[in-house]
Amino acid sequence: MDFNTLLFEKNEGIGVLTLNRPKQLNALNDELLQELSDIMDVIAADKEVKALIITGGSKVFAAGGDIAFMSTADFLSAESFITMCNQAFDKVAKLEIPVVAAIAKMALGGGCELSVCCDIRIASEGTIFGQPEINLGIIPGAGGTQRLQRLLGVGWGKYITMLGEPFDTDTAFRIGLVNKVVPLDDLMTEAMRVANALAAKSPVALTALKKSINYGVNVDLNSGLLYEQKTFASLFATEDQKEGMKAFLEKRKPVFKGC
Ligand code: CO8
Repeated sequence: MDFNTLLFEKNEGIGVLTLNRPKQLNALNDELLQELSDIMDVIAADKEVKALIITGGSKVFAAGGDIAFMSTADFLSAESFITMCNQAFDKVAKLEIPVVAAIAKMALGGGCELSVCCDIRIASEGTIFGQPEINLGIIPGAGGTQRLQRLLGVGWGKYITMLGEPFDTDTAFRIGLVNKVVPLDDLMTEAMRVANALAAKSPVALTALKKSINYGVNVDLNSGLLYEQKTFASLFATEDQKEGMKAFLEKRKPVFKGC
């Protein structure tokens, strides 16, 4: 499958997806969003890929939705654009394998929202984050009033989206938007280290863990706890649970098969 706005490669079980519109600072237009949606289907069906890294390369993660494209939109085309965006972003958020965002230099607007769809965010030093939509007379439309608020809480979520000011990696780390900050030269090495560590876990348990957390943040506590209990018990029907516990008792590393 050929893409104009994305690059995809696989390396020993780790997929690396790179946003590739460098002249527009990886601004997200309809073509990129359609390709993102398509590649997510391919990755979801590829059992060789155990973890995914999403990056924009070393110069920018993404400067947000394509303002040139959106500037001429009317109600119907804006609705179609944002629906397409959310279909693609939802596929990232719901991918069964773990997804790591490797963020360099800038993650603004839809770029920041895309990173929030990922499970883990690693940023290079000096990266600028922000949800500047309010300065364009719009609001975030790809999770900035929803996923971002669930991740950070509405205190910081409102501060970031209502002021629309850019903020640095120190703030991003302090408020829990990013998990780790590393020098730019180490960004992909660290993202690869984390992806490999995740890929070595039991895939069946990791998927169950991700689904339980994603379900729990959207429902009341009792429903979330019940889901967790059922999921916990269901893992005792897997070979990986037996192998994990047997390996512990035999004082060796487990060999997980994902079943
Ligand atoms: N859309 C389209 N083109 C862009 C965007 C963008 N968001 N950001 C940068 N570009 C283009 C510039 O127009 C410029 O093009 P050209 O060379 O043809 O003039 C090129 O990229 C380089 O940009 P700059 O010259 O401005 O580079 P600087 O380093 O001086 O500045 C900034 C970088 C600070 C990132 C600046 O470009 C900027 O402020 N960009 C806009 C950031 C922004 O407001 N983002 C939010 C957009 S709205 C949004 O994301 C919500 C969308 C809805 C949901 C998501 C859908 C996917």
